[in-house]
Amino acid sequence: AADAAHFLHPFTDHQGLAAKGARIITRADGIYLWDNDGHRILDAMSGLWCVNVGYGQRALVDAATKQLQTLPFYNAFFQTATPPAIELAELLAEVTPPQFQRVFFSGSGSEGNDTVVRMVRRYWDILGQPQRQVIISRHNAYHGSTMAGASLGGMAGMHAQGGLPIPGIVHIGQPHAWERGAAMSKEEFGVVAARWLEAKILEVGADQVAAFIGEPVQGAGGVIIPPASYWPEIQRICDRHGILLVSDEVICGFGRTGAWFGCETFGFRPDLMTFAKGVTSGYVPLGGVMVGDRVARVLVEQGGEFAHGYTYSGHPVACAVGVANIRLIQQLDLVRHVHDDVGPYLAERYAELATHPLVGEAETCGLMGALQLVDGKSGDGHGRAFDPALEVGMLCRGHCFREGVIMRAVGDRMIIAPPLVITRAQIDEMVALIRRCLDLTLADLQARGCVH
Ligand code: PXG
Repeated sequence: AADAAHFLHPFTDHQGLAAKGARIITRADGIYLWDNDGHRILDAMSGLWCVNVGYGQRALVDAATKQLQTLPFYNAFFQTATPPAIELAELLAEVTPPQFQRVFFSGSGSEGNDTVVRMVRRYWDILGQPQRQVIISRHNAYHGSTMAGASLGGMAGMHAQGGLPIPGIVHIGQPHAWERGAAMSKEEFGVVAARWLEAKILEVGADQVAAFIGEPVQGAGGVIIPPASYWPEIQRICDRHGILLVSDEVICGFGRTGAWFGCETFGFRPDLMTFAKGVTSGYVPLGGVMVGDRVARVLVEQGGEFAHGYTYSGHPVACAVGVANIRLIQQLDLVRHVHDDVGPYLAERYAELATHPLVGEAETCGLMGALQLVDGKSGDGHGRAFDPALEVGMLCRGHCFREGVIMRAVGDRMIIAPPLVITRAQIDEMVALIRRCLDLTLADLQARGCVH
Protein backbone atom coordinates (compact mmCIF):
# COMPACT_ATOMS: atom_id res chain seq x y z
CA ALA A 1 0.00 0.00 0.00
CA ALA A 2 2.84 2.39 0.81
CA ASP A 3 4.43 1.56 -2.55
CA ALA A 4 1.20 2.40 -4.40
CA ALA A 5 0.69 5.59 -2.38
CA HIS A 6 4.15 7.11 -2.71
CA PHE A 7 6.48 5.47 -5.20
CA LEU A 8 6.13 6.43 -8.87
CA HIS A 9 7.84 3.58 -10.71
CA PRO A 10 9.72 4.12 -14.00
CA PHE A 11 7.92 3.21 -17.27
CA THR A 12 4.80 2.18 -15.36
CA ASP A 13 1.06 2.80 -15.58
CA HIS A 14 0.68 3.81 -11.94
CA GLN A 15 -3.03 3.24 -11.67
CA GLY A 16 -2.73 -0.20 -13.25
CA LEU A 17 0.08 -1.19 -10.89
CA ALA A 18 -1.73 0.14 -7.83
CA ALA A 19 -4.66 -2.15 -8.62
CA LYS A 20 -2.39 -5.24 -8.75
CA GLY A 21 0.35 -4.30 -6.30
CA ALA A 22 4.06 -4.59 -7.04
CA ARG A 23 6.05 -7.72 -6.35
CA ILE A 24 8.59 -6.87 -3.66
CA ILE A 25 12.07 -8.32 -4.19
CA THR A 26 13.93 -8.62 -0.92
CA ARG A 27 17.19 -10.50 -1.45
CA ALA A 28 19.38 -12.24 -3.99
CA ASP A 29 22.28 -14.62 -4.38
CA GLY A 30 24.15 -15.74 -7.50
CA ILE A 31 21.57 -15.79 -10.31
CA TYR A 32 18.51 -16.08 -8.02
CA LEU A 33 16.17 -13.54 -6.41
CA TRP A 34 13.68 -14.01 -3.58
CA ASP A 35 10.45 -12.07 -3.13
CA ASN A 36 8.83 -11.19 0.19
CA ASP A 37 6.62 -14.28 -0.02
CA GLY A 38 9.77 -16.42 -0.07
CA HIS A 39 9.52 -17.45 -3.76
CA ARG A 40 12.81 -18.14 -5.50
CA ILE A 41 13.13 -16.65 -9.00
CA LEU A 42 15.82 -17.30 -11.61
CA ASP A 43 16.87 -13.85 -12.80
CA ALA A 44 17.47 -14.33 -16.52
CA MET A 45 17.66 -10.52 -16.96
CA SER A 46 20.58 -9.79 -14.57
CA GLY A 47 18.49 -7.22 -12.71
CA LEU A 48 18.14 -4.93 -15.72
CA TRP A 49 20.99 -6.15 -17.95
CA CYS A 50 23.51 -5.13 -15.31
CA VAL A 51 24.37 -7.70 -12.62
CA ASN A 52 27.13 -9.26 -14.75
CA VAL A 53 29.04 -10.85 -11.84
CA GLY A 54 25.84 -12.09 -10.17
CA TYR A 55 24.45 -11.17 -6.76
CA GLY A 56 26.21 -11.46 -3.41
CA GLN A 57 29.79 -10.82 -4.49
CA ARG A 58 31.66 -10.00 -1.31
CA ALA A 59 34.52 -8.15 -3.05
CA LEU A 60 32.14 -5.44 -4.31
CA VAL A 61 30.46 -5.04 -0.94
CA ASP A 62 33.83 -4.74 0.79
CA ALA A 63 35.10 -2.18 -1.72
CA ALA A 64 32.00 -0.03 -1.17
CA THR A 65 32.18 -0.34 2.61
CA LYS A 66 35.84 0.55 2.76
CA GLN A 67 35.40 3.59 0.51
CA LEU A 68 32.31 4.78 2.41
CA GLN A 69 34.34 4.70 5.60
CA THR A 70 37.42 6.41 4.11
CA LEU A 71 35.94 9.06 1.82
CA PRO A 72 32.27 8.72 0.86
CA PHE A 73 32.33 11.67 -1.51
CA TYR A 74 34.51 14.26 -3.05
CA ASN A 75 34.08 16.01 -6.39
CA ALA A 76 36.41 16.23 -9.38
CA PHE A 77 35.40 19.72 -10.54
CA PHE A 78 37.94 22.07 -9.02
CA GLN A 79 41.31 20.52 -9.80
CA THR A 80 40.88 17.64 -7.38
CA ALA A 81 40.50 13.88 -7.82
CA THR A 82 40.04 10.82 -5.61
CA PRO A 83 42.10 7.60 -5.75
CA PRO A 84 39.23 5.27 -6.85
CA ALA A 85 38.29 7.51 -9.80
CA ILE A 86 41.90 7.60 -11.00
CA GLU A 87 42.32 3.86 -10.50
CA LEU A 88 39.11 3.07 -12.41
CA ALA A 89 40.06 5.43 -15.26
CA GLU A 90 43.38 3.61 -15.61
CA LEU A 91 41.73 0.19 -15.45
CA LEU A 92 39.14 1.16 -18.07
CA ALA A 93 41.95 2.27 -20.38
CA GLU A 94 43.42 -1.23 -19.90
CA VAL A 95 40.29 -3.27 -20.64
CA THR A 96 38.83 -1.16 -23.48
CA PRO A 97 40.19 -1.21 -27.07
CA PRO A 98 43.56 0.54 -27.56
CA GLN A 99 42.19 3.83 -28.95
CA PHE A 100 40.62 4.53 -25.55
CA GLN A 101 42.95 6.13 -23.03
CA ARG A 102 40.52 8.60 -21.43
CA VAL A 103 37.17 8.48 -19.70
CA PHE A 104 34.47 10.99 -18.74
CA PHE A 105 32.35 9.70 -15.83
CA SER A 106 28.61 10.09 -15.36
CA GLY A 107 26.06 8.58 -13.01
CA SER A 108 24.12 6.52 -15.57
CA GLY A 109 23.89 5.43 -19.20
CA SER A 110 21.42 8.21 -20.02
CA GLU A 111 23.76 10.83 -18.65
CA GLY A 112 26.59 9.18 -20.57
CA ASN A 113 24.67 9.66 -23.80
CA ASP A 114 23.88 13.27 -22.89
CA THR A 115 27.64 13.68 -22.55
CA VAL A 116 28.07 12.09 -26.00
CA VAL A 117 25.75 14.67 -27.58
CA ARG A 118 27.51 17.57 -25.87
CA MET A 119 30.96 16.17 -26.63
CA VAL A 120 30.55 15.39 -30.34
CA ARG A 121 29.05 18.82 -30.96
CA ARG A 122 31.88 20.43 -28.99
CA TYR A 123 34.41 18.42 -31.01
CA TRP A 124 33.15 19.77 -34.32
CA ASP A 125 32.87 23.26 -32.85
CA ILE A 126 36.54 23.24 -31.87
CA LEU A 127 37.44 22.03 -35.35
CA GLY A 128 35.64 25.05 -36.85
CA GLN A 129 32.68 23.06 -38.18
CA PRO A 130 29.88 24.13 -35.81
CA GLN A 131 27.26 23.29 -38.42
CA ARG A 132 28.02 19.60 -37.87
CA GLN A 133 25.22 19.07 -35.36
CA VAL A 134 23.20 16.14 -36.61
CA ILE A 135 23.46 12.78 -34.90
CA ILE A 136 22.06 9.76 -36.71
CA SER A 137 20.57 6.92 -34.69
CA ARG A 138 18.12 4.10 -35.38
CA HIS A 139 14.45 3.31 -34.92
CA ASN A 140 13.85 0.99 -31.98
CA ALA A 141 17.20 1.90 -30.43
CA TYR A 142 17.36 2.56 -26.67
CA HIS A 143 19.83 5.15 -25.42
CA GLY A 144 18.20 6.24 -22.16
CA SER A 145 15.42 8.38 -20.81
CA THR A 146 16.81 11.89 -20.37
CA MET A 147 15.95 14.47 -23.08
CA ALA A 148 19.02 13.59 -25.15
CA GLY A 149 18.90 9.87 -24.34
CA ALA A 150 15.25 9.53 -25.32
CA SER A 151 15.86 11.61 -28.45
CA LEU A 152 18.78 9.43 -29.54
CA GLY A 153 16.61 6.41 -28.85
CA GLY A 154 14.15 5.38 -31.50
CA MET A 155 11.20 4.42 -29.33
CA ALA A 156 8.00 5.84 -30.84
CA GLY A 157 6.15 5.64 -27.52
CA MET A 158 8.80 7.81 -25.85
CA HIS A 159 8.92 10.34 -28.69
CA ALA A 160 5.14 10.72 -28.39
CA GLN A 161 5.56 12.24 -24.91
CA GLY A 162 7.25 15.57 -24.19
CA GLY A 163 8.09 16.96 -27.62
CA LEU A 164 10.89 14.58 -28.62
CA PRO A 165 13.25 14.14 -30.32
CA ILE A 166 15.16 17.35 -29.66
CA PRO A 167 16.41 19.09 -32.84
CA GLY A 168 19.34 17.62 -34.73
CA ILE A 169 18.68 13.94 -34.15
CA VAL A 170 17.42 11.74 -36.99
CA HIS A 171 16.81 8.01 -37.31
CA ILE A 172 17.28 5.20 -39.83
CA GLY A 173 15.86 1.64 -39.83
CA GLN A 174 17.18 -1.12 -37.58
CA PRO A 175 19.13 -4.13 -38.90
CA HIS A 176 16.51 -6.74 -38.08
CA ALA A 177 16.59 -9.37 -40.81
CA TRP A 178 13.63 -11.39 -39.48
CA GLU A 179 11.32 -8.38 -39.65
CA ARG A 180 12.09 -7.99 -43.36
CA GLY A 181 11.29 -11.60 -44.28
CA ALA A 182 13.35 -13.98 -46.36
CA ALA A 183 13.73 -11.88 -49.54
CA MET A 184 17.53 -11.86 -49.29
CA SER A 185 20.26 -13.53 -47.24
CA LYS A 186 21.03 -12.11 -43.79
CA GLU A 187 24.45 -10.96 -44.90
CA GLU A 188 23.08 -9.19 -47.97
CA PHE A 189 20.48 -7.54 -45.76
CA GLY A 190 23.21 -6.39 -43.30
CA VAL A 191 24.86 -4.38 -46.06
CA VAL A 192 21.51 -3.00 -47.26
CA ALA A 193 20.63 -1.87 -43.71
CA ALA A 194 24.04 -0.24 -43.21
CA ARG A 195 23.61 1.68 -46.46
CA TRP A 196 20.51 3.34 -45.03
CA LEU A 197 23.10 5.30 -43.04
CA GLU A 198 24.82 6.47 -46.19
CA ALA A 199 21.49 7.48 -47.75
CA LYS A 200 20.63 9.49 -44.62
CA ILE A 201 24.07 11.17 -44.59
CA LEU A 202 23.58 12.24 -48.21
CA GLU A 203 20.03 13.43 -47.49
CA VAL A 204 21.10 15.53 -44.49
CA GLY A 205 24.36 16.66 -46.14
CA ALA A 206 27.62 15.06 -45.00
CA ASP A 207 28.97 18.40 -43.77
CA GLN A 208 26.03 18.64 -41.32
CA VAL A 209 26.49 15.22 -39.72
CA ALA A 210 28.41 14.95 -36.43
CA ALA A 211 28.08 11.28 -35.51
CA PHE A 212 26.32 7.94 -35.80
CA ILE A 213 25.36 6.10 -32.61
CA GLY A 214 24.26 2.49 -32.19
CA GLU A 215 24.16 -0.38 -29.72
CA PRO A 216 26.26 -3.29 -31.10
CA VAL A 217 23.22 -5.47 -30.29
CA GLN A 218 20.01 -3.57 -29.55
CA GLY A 219 19.02 -4.63 -26.04
CA ALA A 220 15.77 -3.01 -24.92
CA GLY A 221 14.58 -3.07 -28.54
CA GLY A 222 14.40 -6.87 -28.29
CA VAL A 223 17.94 -8.27 -28.58
CA ILE A 224 18.21 -7.44 -32.26
CA ILE A 225 21.45 -9.10 -33.39
CA PRO A 226 22.71 -7.56 -36.64
CA PRO A 227 24.16 -9.72 -39.44
CA ALA A 228 27.99 -9.93 -39.33
CA SER A 229 28.14 -7.75 -42.46
CA TYR A 230 26.41 -4.78 -40.81
CA TRP A 231 28.97 -3.09 -38.53
CA PRO A 232 31.98 -3.30 -40.90
CA GLU A 233 29.88 -1.53 -43.54
CA ILE A 234 28.76 1.09 -40.97
CA GLN A 235 32.44 1.62 -40.12
CA ARG A 236 33.33 2.06 -43.80
CA ILE A 237 30.56 4.63 -44.29
CA CYS A 238 31.51 6.64 -41.18
CA ASP A 239 35.17 6.64 -42.25
CA ARG A 240 34.30 7.68 -45.77
CA HIS A 241 32.30 10.70 -44.60
CA GLY A 242 34.55 11.51 -41.64
CA ILE A 243 31.75 11.25 -39.10
CA LEU A 244 32.28 10.05 -35.54
CA LEU A 245 31.19 6.52 -34.67
CA VAL A 246 29.69 6.02 -31.21
CA SER A 247 29.10 2.58 -29.71
CA ASP A 248 26.54 2.51 -26.90
CA GLU A 249 27.96 -0.33 -24.81
CA VAL A 250 25.66 0.17 -21.80
CA ILE A 251 24.29 -3.37 -22.26
CA CYS A 252 26.94 -4.99 -24.48
CA GLY A 253 29.94 -3.90 -22.40
CA PHE A 254 31.86 -5.84 -19.75
CA GLY A 255 31.63 -9.33 -21.21
CA ARG A 256 28.00 -9.63 -22.25
CA THR A 257 28.74 -10.51 -25.91
CA GLY A 258 31.72 -12.77 -25.14
CA ALA A 259 34.30 -9.99 -25.54
CA TRP A 260 35.03 -7.10 -23.21
CA PHE A 261 32.98 -4.85 -25.49
CA GLY A 262 30.41 -5.46 -28.23
CA CYS A 263 32.42 -3.49 -30.80
CA GLU A 264 35.12 -6.16 -30.49
CA THR A 265 32.61 -8.96 -31.15
CA PHE A 266 31.31 -7.15 -34.25
CA GLY A 267 34.65 -5.84 -35.51
CA PHE A 268 34.38 -2.06 -35.49
CA ARG A 269 36.41 0.74 -34.01
CA PRO A 270 34.31 3.43 -32.30
CA ASP A 271 35.52 6.95 -31.51
CA LEU A 272 33.36 7.12 -28.37
CA MET A 273 31.85 4.41 -26.22
CA THR A 274 29.05 4.88 -23.67
CA PHE A 275 29.05 2.49 -20.71
CA ALA A 276 27.09 2.00 -17.43
CA LYS A 277 25.35 -1.05 -15.90
CA GLY A 278 28.03 -3.78 -16.09
CA VAL A 279 30.84 -1.42 -15.05
CA THR A 280 29.71 -1.92 -11.43
CA SER A 281 27.44 -4.92 -12.12
CA GLY A 282 24.67 -2.56 -11.00
CA TYR A 283 25.72 -2.71 -7.33
CA VAL A 284 25.90 1.12 -7.32
CA PRO A 285 25.06 3.60 -10.11
CA LEU A 286 27.87 4.58 -12.47
CA GLY A 287 28.20 5.41 -16.15
CA GLY A 288 30.48 7.26 -18.51
CA VAL A 289 31.97 7.73 -21.94
CA MET A 290 35.25 6.30 -23.16
CA VAL A 291 36.85 8.99 -25.31
CA GLY A 292 38.99 7.74 -28.20
CA ASP A 293 42.25 9.35 -29.29
CA ARG A 294 40.70 11.19 -32.24
CA VAL A 295 38.28 13.12 -29.99
CA ALA A 296 40.54 13.32 -26.92
CA ARG A 297 43.31 14.97 -28.92
CA VAL A 298 41.03 17.80 -30.02
CA LEU A 299 39.20 18.17 -26.73
CA VAL A 300 42.32 18.11 -24.57
CA GLU A 301 44.87 19.89 -26.76
CA GLN A 302 42.72 22.50 -28.46
CA GLY A 303 39.47 22.64 -26.53
CA GLY A 304 40.07 24.68 -23.38
CA GLU A 305 37.33 24.18 -20.81
CA PHE A 306 34.53 21.74 -21.69
CA ALA A 307 31.59 23.27 -19.79
CA HIS A 308 29.99 19.99 -18.78
CA GLY A 309 29.96 17.61 -15.79
CA TYR A 310 27.92 16.04 -13.03
CA THR A 311 28.17 16.15 -9.24
CA TYR A 312 28.77 12.42 -9.35
CA SER A 313 31.33 12.39 -12.20
CA GLY A 314 33.92 10.05 -10.70
CA HIS A 315 32.01 9.31 -7.48
CA PRO A 316 34.58 7.59 -5.24
CA VAL A 317 32.27 4.85 -3.90
CA ALA A 318 30.92 4.01 -7.36
CA CYS A 319 34.43 3.98 -8.80
CA ALA A 320 35.75 1.77 -5.99
CA VAL A 321 33.01 -0.74 -6.76
CA GLY A 322 33.84 -0.42 -10.48
CA VAL A 323 37.47 -1.33 -9.79
CA ALA A 324 36.49 -4.32 -7.64
CA ASN A 325 33.97 -5.45 -10.28
CA ILE A 326 36.43 -5.32 -13.18
CA ARG A 327 39.09 -7.11 -11.14
CA LEU A 328 36.53 -9.81 -10.31
CA ILE A 329 35.58 -10.20 -14.00
CA GLN A 330 39.31 -10.66 -14.66
CA GLN A 331 39.85 -13.08 -11.75
CA LEU A 332 36.85 -15.24 -12.66
CA ASP A 333 37.86 -15.04 -16.34
CA LEU A 334 34.22 -14.27 -17.15
CA VAL A 335 34.80 -12.94 -20.66
CA ARG A 336 36.38 -16.23 -21.69
CA HIS A 337 33.70 -18.16 -19.75
CA VAL A 338 31.05 -16.45 -21.93
CA HIS A 339 33.02 -16.71 -25.17
CA ASP A 340 34.22 -20.32 -24.90
CA ASP A 341 31.78 -22.02 -22.59
CA VAL A 342 28.34 -20.73 -21.56
CA GLY A 343 27.80 -18.52 -24.65
CA PRO A 344 28.14 -21.43 -27.11
CA TYR A 345 26.17 -23.66 -24.73
CA LEU A 346 23.28 -21.18 -24.59
CA ALA A 347 23.35 -21.00 -28.41
CA GLU A 348 23.07 -24.80 -28.56
CA ARG A 349 20.16 -24.91 -26.13
CA TYR A 350 18.41 -22.03 -27.92
CA ALA A 351 18.75 -23.82 -31.26
CA GLU A 352 16.61 -26.59 -29.68
CA LEU A 353 13.98 -24.04 -28.65
CA ALA A 354 13.77 -22.90 -32.30
CA THR A 355 11.80 -26.09 -33.02
CA HIS A 356 9.02 -25.07 -30.61
CA PRO A 357 5.78 -24.35 -32.53
CA LEU A 358 5.59 -20.80 -31.12
CA VAL A 359 9.20 -19.84 -31.91
CA GLY A 360 9.88 -18.25 -35.32
CA GLU A 361 13.42 -17.19 -34.54
CA ALA A 362 15.78 -18.16 -31.69
CA GLU A 363 19.00 -16.18 -31.59
CA THR A 364 21.80 -15.56 -29.15
CA CYS A 365 24.91 -13.44 -28.92
CA GLY A 366 27.14 -14.24 -25.97
CA LEU A 367 24.73 -14.26 -23.03
CA MET A 368 21.86 -12.44 -24.71
CA GLY A 369 19.03 -14.38 -26.24
CA ALA A 370 15.78 -13.70 -28.11
CA LEU A 371 12.79 -15.84 -29.02
CA GLN A 372 10.40 -14.37 -31.58
CA LEU A 373 6.93 -15.75 -30.89
CA VAL A 374 4.96 -16.33 -34.09
CA ASP A 375 1.77 -17.80 -35.40
CA GLY A 376 1.34 -20.35 -38.18
CA LYS A 377 4.93 -21.50 -38.27
CA SER A 378 4.01 -24.85 -39.79
CA GLY A 379 3.57 -23.14 -43.21
CA ASP A 380 6.91 -21.65 -44.33
CA GLY A 381 8.75 -22.08 -41.02
CA HIS A 382 9.06 -18.31 -40.69
CA GLY A 383 5.58 -17.72 -39.29
CA ARG A 384 3.57 -14.54 -38.99
CA ALA A 385 3.44 -11.93 -36.29
CA PHE A 386 0.50 -12.32 -33.93
CA ASP A 387 -2.15 -9.62 -33.73
CA PRO A 388 -0.55 -7.19 -31.23
CA ALA A 389 -3.91 -6.94 -29.43
CA LEU A 390 -3.43 -10.55 -28.26
CA GLU A 391 -0.38 -9.41 -26.25
CA VAL A 392 1.21 -12.84 -26.64
CA GLY A 393 4.53 -11.63 -25.20
CA MET A 394 2.81 -10.36 -22.05
CA LEU A 395 0.92 -13.64 -21.77
CA CYS A 396 4.22 -15.52 -21.86
CA ARG A 397 5.81 -13.09 -19.41
CA GLY A 398 2.94 -13.74 -17.00
CA HIS A 399 3.72 -17.45 -17.07
CA CYS A 400 7.43 -16.72 -16.49
CA PHE A 401 6.49 -14.63 -13.48
CA ARG A 402 4.43 -17.46 -11.98
CA GLU A 403 6.93 -20.20 -12.87
CA GLY A 404 9.86 -18.37 -11.27
CA VAL A 405 11.98 -17.11 -14.16
CA ILE A 406 12.39 -13.49 -15.17
CA MET A 407 12.34 -12.81 -18.93
CA ARG A 408 11.49 -9.51 -20.67
CA ALA A 409 8.78 -9.30 -23.32
CA VAL A 410 9.40 -6.74 -26.06
CA GLY A 411 6.21 -7.03 -28.05
CA ASP A 412 6.19 -10.75 -28.89
CA ARG A 413 9.94 -11.13 -28.53
CA MET A 414 11.02 -12.86 -25.31
CA ILE A 415 14.51 -11.86 -24.27
CA ILE A 416 17.11 -12.87 -21.72
CA ALA A 417 20.50 -11.65 -20.50
CA PRO A 418 21.46 -13.78 -17.48
CA PRO A 419 24.41 -13.06 -15.17
CA LEU A 420 27.75 -14.00 -16.74
CA VAL A 421 28.54 -16.33 -13.82
CA ILE A 422 25.73 -18.69 -14.89
CA THR A 423 26.79 -22.35 -15.23
CA ARG A 424 25.77 -24.96 -17.83
CA ALA A 425 23.56 -26.68 -15.24
CA GLN A 426 21.83 -23.38 -14.51
CA ILE A 427 21.36 -22.78 -18.25
CA ASP A 428 19.64 -26.19 -18.39
CA GLU A 429 17.37 -25.15 -15.52
CA MET A 430 16.64 -21.80 -17.22
CA VAL A 431 15.88 -23.35 -20.63
CA ALA A 432 13.57 -25.95 -19.02
CA LEU A 433 11.64 -23.13 -17.33
CA ILE A 434 11.47 -21.17 -20.59
CA ARG A 435 10.20 -24.22 -22.50
CA ARG A 436 7.54 -24.78 -19.86
CA CYS A 437 6.40 -21.14 -20.20
CA LEU A 438 6.27 -21.46 -24.00
CA ASP A 439 4.13 -24.61 -23.64
CA LEU A 440 1.76 -22.87 -21.21
CA THR A 441 1.48 -19.87 -23.56
CA LEU A 442 0.74 -22.13 -26.52
CA ALA A 443 -1.90 -24.00 -24.50
CA ASP A 444 -3.60 -20.67 -23.62
CA LEU A 445 -3.62 -19.58 -27.25
CA GLN A 446 -4.97 -22.95 -28.40
CA ALA A 447 -7.73 -22.81 -25.76
CA ARG A 448 -8.73 -19.39 -27.12
CA GLY A 449 -8.54 -20.59 -30.74
CA CYS A 450 -5.84 -18.02 -31.54
CA VAL A 451 -3.22 -20.21 -33.23
CA HIS A 452 -3.23 -21.53 -36.80
N1 PXG B 1 21.94 2.88 -23.43
C1 PXG B 1 21.52 1.62 -23.52
C2 PXG B 1 21.97 0.76 -24.66
C3 PXG B 1 20.68 1.09 -22.52
O1 PXG B 1 20.25 -0.18 -22.62
C4 PXG B 1 20.76 3.23 -21.42
C5 PXG B 1 21.58 3.68 -22.43
C6 PXG B 1 20.39 4.17 -20.32
O2 PXG B 1 21.01 3.81 -19.15
P1 PXG B 1 20.40 4.31 -17.73
O3 PXG B 1 21.48 3.90 -16.78
O4 PXG B 1 20.24 5.76 -17.79
O5 PXG B 1 19.09 3.60 -17.55
C7 PXG B 1 20.30 1.91 -21.45
C8 PXG B 1 19.40 1.41 -20.36
C9 PXG B 1 14.65 -2.50 -20.65
C10 PXG B 1 15.47 -1.40 -20.09
O6 PXG B 1 13.44 -2.53 -20.34
C11 PXG B 1 16.72 -1.13 -20.60
C12 PXG B 1 17.45 -0.07 -20.08
C13 PXG B 1 16.94 0.70 -19.05
C14 PXG B 1 15.69 0.41 -18.56
C15 PXG B 1 14.93 -0.62 -19.08
O7 PXG B 1 15.13 -3.36 -21.38
N2 PXG B 1 18.68 0.23 -20.64
